[in-house]
Amino acid sequence: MISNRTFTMLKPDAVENGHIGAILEKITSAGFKIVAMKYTQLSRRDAQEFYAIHKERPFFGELVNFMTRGPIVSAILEKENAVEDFRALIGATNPAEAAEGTIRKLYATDIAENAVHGSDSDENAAMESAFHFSGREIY
Ligand code: IDP
Repeated sequence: MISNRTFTMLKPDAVENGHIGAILEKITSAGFKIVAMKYTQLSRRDAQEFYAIHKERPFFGELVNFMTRGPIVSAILEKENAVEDFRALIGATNPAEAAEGTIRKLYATDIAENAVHGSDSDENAAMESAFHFSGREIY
């Protein structure tokens, strides 16, 4: 089954650098519909839980510090083949390796501060959406 929803965050670097509007424009122009969205700040506990899969990685502490240092925009996006198409739109984790025109190529700083998150599977999209939004916040 092809899922039609994915989860994203515009990370603290994107917010600090004034890129919220430009990134949302890229997302909606690519055909994604916003079905939930909030401006919020992750607690350390939130970030540790959200990125628990990376807790043994050497960059885990740096990642938690980064993701909690300022506000983010989190959203659920709807489009046919959402997970795969959104990963293509944001580009590789490391902006130096991201394709031209992708959000990370345009707006990321480096592999750590890479502007946006995009779920990497339908299962994670559902889990991450439920972590950030209640059913009543999805339209
Ligand atoms: P993804 O966000 O493209 O799915 P993941 O490998 O799941 O990439 O890594 C999650 C996040 O952790 C990245 O988006 C980035 O912010 C951070 N990260 C990944 N690799 C590194 C690294 O080598 N150094 C510092 N931060 C990293």
